[in-house]
Amino acid sequence: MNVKEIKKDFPILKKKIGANDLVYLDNAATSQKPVQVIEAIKDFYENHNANVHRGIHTLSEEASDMYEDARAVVAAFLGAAHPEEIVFTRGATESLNMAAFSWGNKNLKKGDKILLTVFEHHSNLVPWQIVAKNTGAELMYIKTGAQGEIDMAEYEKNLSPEVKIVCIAHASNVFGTVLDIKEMTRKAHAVGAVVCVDGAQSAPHIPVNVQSLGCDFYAFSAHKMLGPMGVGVLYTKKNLMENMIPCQFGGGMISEVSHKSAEWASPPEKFEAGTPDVAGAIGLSAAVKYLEKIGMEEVRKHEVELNKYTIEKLQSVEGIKIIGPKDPVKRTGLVSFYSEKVHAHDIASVLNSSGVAVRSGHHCAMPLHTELGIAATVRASYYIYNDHSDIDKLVEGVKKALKMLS
Ligand code: 7TS
Repeated sequence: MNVKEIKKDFPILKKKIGANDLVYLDNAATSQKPVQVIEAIKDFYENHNANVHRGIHTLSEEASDMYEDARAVVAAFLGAAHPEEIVFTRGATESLNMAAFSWGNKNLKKGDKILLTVFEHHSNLVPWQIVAKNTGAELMYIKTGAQGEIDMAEYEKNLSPEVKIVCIAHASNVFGTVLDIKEMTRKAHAVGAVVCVDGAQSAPHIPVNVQSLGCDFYAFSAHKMLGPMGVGVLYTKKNLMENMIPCQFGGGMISEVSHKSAEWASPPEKFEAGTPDVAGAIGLSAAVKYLEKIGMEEVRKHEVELNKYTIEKLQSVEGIKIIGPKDPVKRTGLVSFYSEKVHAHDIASVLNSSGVAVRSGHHCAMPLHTELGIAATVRASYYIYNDHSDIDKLVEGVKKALKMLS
């Protein structure tokens, strides 16, 4: 992978932070956008803008074709069996809310169990808490080992016929842990549970094939994978879609409406009420094409190498503790760490003064940080435009922060 060439596609990476070059290591929060994506969005608004699925004029047909083409591109990227299994949403959060409310409210009842890991992002936790309250179902948590790993025996202990859905991140946004979704899905299906995968931290970084994984739902955001903000995807296996109630109602999602009632359109329209973010879907499609040109295997290999380098370097910094798997292959492209003497926000602030952007805090996984007894961690997260020199600057900045503040 030619990082130098790739970097040229990202205008923002030329930015200076004070006197320093920007070193962007906050990709788990959002990625930067290449000109190819920016241009695709611009092209839509300059040359094709119209509402979709409602006009018979040329522009509306062009916009509709481009929107449906984006759906097909995403379906192929995920290895979905049918484009109709792809619902465009506002992002992973809305996708997970949709799975929870459209499937959960219809299919869960008192006595049922919802099984999650302790490291779920609030977006794959809070919607299920609400659905549990609505339906009387109970939440249960799979604990992790010391390095943020899921022990299959521990997982199996939690599976029973009462478990109706397993809600798990493909990759943790704090530990980085990559779960064996295929095996976990196989075991969940064996007790009759469906599996909802939060792919926010995996779709951008790891080759994904939903048919091979076997999962029933898979959610992600475009903005973490070179695409625009405000658009995301919920993949749902076709056979589940009929047995789900929409959670938003209005134009675009109906087949018949009378004064008293309405009939729903077929999926995916059933779940896409109102005018969608057409330019967003087109931007996502451009992002997918950009990633496919590099190859997701290459993206993954690159990030494993960056993980390896970061772990080696940070391990040699006295006072820094890394959380999550020590094996770089077992994590997605991110490394979280902390110091017992210097607060994570202070480390991040010193890093920022050298132009290095990282995230610090609880990363929207408060229950996990409470369980670990760590208030906050610093997280460096990578993408295709990062290289070893970025990590050298990170490590230099961390050393500087510890020297100044401990
Ligand atoms: N799930 C996971 C695992 C995430 O990491 C995030 C965002 C979401 C869901 C929600 O995605 P959204 O696009 O709908 O907001 N995670 C982070 C993060 O780690 N730092 O900022 C956002």
